[in-house]
Amino acid sequence: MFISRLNVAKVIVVGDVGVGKTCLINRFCKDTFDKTYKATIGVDFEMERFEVLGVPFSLQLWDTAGQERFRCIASTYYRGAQAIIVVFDLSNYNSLDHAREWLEDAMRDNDPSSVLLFLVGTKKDLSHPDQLAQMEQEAVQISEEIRAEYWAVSALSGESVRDFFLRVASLTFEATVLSELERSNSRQASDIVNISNNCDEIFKKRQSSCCR
Ligand SMILES: Nc1nc2c(ncn2[C@@H]2O[C@H](COP(=O)(O)OP(=O)(O)O)[C@@H](O)[C@H]2O)c(=O)[nH]1
Ligand SMILES: [Mg+2]
Repeated sequence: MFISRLNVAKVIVVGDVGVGKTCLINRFCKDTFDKTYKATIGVDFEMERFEVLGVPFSLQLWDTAGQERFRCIASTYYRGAQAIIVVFDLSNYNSLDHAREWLEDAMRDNDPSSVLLFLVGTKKDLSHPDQLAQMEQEAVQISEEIRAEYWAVSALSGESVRDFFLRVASLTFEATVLSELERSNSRQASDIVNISNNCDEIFKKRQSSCCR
């Protein structure tokens, strides 16, 4: 059946060095948080496996380094992404200011009409409420301009991390099923069940699911 061809979605995670990309992925995939900073070298990826309505579905999460010197290497890994996650640090305005540049880089080798975009503010636990409100106002405005969904999370406390990735998984799954249906013309695309508001019931995260 067509679904067997759809079961891996490539998701790339970009943003300035130190904003918390690796910690965000580790919180979701391994449910851990390591305070000691270890720079990501080049590009790394984690695979997170789910079952959606009984169908195996995986997110391939590409963790990029963020340093200038890796930018040209990273661009070759951006190709063919179903989703782009632009990460910034809620306690660092510059990192939000750079979000558009990261998006442009990541979009260069992708089709804008078919890529899902997310703007994610990390380290919510560090922000003072006033500072947070100000950053979020700006972040929401940028997310509307770039047509990204905005999320605020904390890898340290785990706040919203799981909900966020389940949202990414459900939207990418839905988008791949719809585009495959349109391509195959086997059914009206509107016949497909809308799963994006019901992630927890529909998605089952498989046990010990991270691997390289
Ligand atoms: N307080 C806090 N610190 C964080 C959080 N996420 C990451 N960090 C810290 O930020 C630093 C950079 O994180 P890392 O994930 O390696 O950043 P990357 O370069 O974007 O991959 C590390 O020292 C982490 O401990 C968070 O949610 N809260
Ligand atoms: Mg990293």
